[in-house]
Amino acid sequence: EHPNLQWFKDAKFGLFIHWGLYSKLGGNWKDSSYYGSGEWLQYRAQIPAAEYEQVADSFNPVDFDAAQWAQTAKDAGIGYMVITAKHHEGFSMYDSKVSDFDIMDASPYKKDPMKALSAACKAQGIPFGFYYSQFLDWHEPNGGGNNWDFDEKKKDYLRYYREKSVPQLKELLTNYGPLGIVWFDMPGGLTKEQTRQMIDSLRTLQPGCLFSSRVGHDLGDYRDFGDSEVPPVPIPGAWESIYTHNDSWGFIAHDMNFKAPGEIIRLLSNVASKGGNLMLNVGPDGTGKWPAYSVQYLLATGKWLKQYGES
Ligand code: JFZ
Repeated sequence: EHPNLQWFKDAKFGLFIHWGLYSKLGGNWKDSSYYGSGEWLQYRAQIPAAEYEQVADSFNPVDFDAAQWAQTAKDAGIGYMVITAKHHEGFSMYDSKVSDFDIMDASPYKKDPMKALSAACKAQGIPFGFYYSQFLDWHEPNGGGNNWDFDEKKKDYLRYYREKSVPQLKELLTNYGPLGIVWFDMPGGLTKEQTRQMIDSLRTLQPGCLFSSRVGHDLGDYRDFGDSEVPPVPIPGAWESIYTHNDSWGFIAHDMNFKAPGEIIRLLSNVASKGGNLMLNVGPDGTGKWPAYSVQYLLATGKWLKQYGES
């Protein structure tokens, strides 16, 4: 068992944030509208990587306010935060020297929002972590998943891990202070032994950081249940259920199906009663604003927790 699991077991309520180029698209591409999983838009519309790249040209989240995000999280009663540093689209939402397809080099914003957010969470005492898609990368010829631009048979996954995934994970584990979690997702392309080697090389950078179960081959530090799944009976050990506030992880402009505060509280108590954490996702838009209902309902949840919840 990982020696630093106690804070996670005690946290109960986490905040997941999916934020990337897909947030600007909001589920719309050309004349079509898509519902659910906004972060999968490039895949669903089979958008060529070269064309998708151009979305970055006008990605400029000028309304992003790290202090306000952290304050809202704090007021909502959140115990940890995990945000997408790079999702399957392959775009790095932080200043990466490993790739030019990042917010610093490919977008007009010219600042590193992850630097600001990690600092703001630290100031609020909120453990902070990164989601990182370690295998699926639709932008790269050797990354997993994109078979509309690149021939799967010609892919060299190990090269992708060696040249982008692992170096970027090292950047994240080096440049943003102590991380609570690296939230891996959708493993692939590595044997158990290779996964173990990758984990060992990352561990040396931050031995205290927890790795999510989707690092693969049962090598994670705690258990994640499938999306929107709560076990029927109490489960020992450290685990997490993940839900999203409406029906998508990434921002969808036409999704208004937000869970009301009462639903969030029932969900939270259901998960907590079985010994786990609930990590609830919000999807900010391309300007850096959270959906108004997410702010409103999370603050109402926090107010209730303050009044009636056990700390
Ligand atoms: C993955 C991503 O593909 C998705 O975009 C989102 O980030 C989500 C949190 O994680 O999707 C999954 C991965 C695993 C399961 C379900 C959805 N699962 O194990 O049930």
